[in-house]
Amino acid sequence: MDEKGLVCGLDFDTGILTNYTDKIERRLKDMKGFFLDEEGADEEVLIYEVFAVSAPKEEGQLSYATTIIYPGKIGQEFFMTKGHYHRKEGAAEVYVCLGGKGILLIQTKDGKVSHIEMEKGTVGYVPPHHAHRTVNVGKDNFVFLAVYPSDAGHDYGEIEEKGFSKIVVEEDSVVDGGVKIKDRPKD
Ligand code: M6P
Ligand code: ZN
Repeated sequence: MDEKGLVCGLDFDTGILTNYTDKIERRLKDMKGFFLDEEGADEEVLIYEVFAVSAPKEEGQLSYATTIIYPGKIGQEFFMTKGHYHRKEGAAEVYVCLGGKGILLIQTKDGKVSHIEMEKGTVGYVPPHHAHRTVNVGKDNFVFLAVYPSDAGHDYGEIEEKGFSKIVVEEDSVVDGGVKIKDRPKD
């Protein structure tokens, strides 16, 4: 970000934002309990990275971030983000896919899940009051840009406890690339 915070470069191939203000790396060990079957998986494996340009957390300000989700699976589940509701529940978000192949899961408070198939050029909208998670269902990095109110905040609690009502898994029996979105098994 330049000194006035007005401009930033985006590398469309890698998804890296020049002069990002925050970087998050999430390995399996940072996501304990988010995948259903972690047994035998390497807890150091890098699942995704986020490069964010964060404006002050004030009403009216926008922040944005790119996320790179690496290809892979933990058990049958494809690599994915933690997923969150916004702390400020009325805050929406826009996702723009820059590359790769992914699924954007969007869930209401009462657990109804819709999804958007994301590929380069797909723009997805997350309405207020909805949880959202992205999943890499391809063989390459899944890269997207997200724009959100700076004061939206992240609320991971409920997702950490209950997950989404749908999981995205690879199943050999499915014709279309083996990707299946199915009900999360009850514990
Ligand atoms: C997008 C935005 C970020 C978010 C990131 C990773 O870039 O929604 O706000 O942090 O995805 O998602 P999560 O925070 O759920 O791990
Ligand atoms: Zn969000």
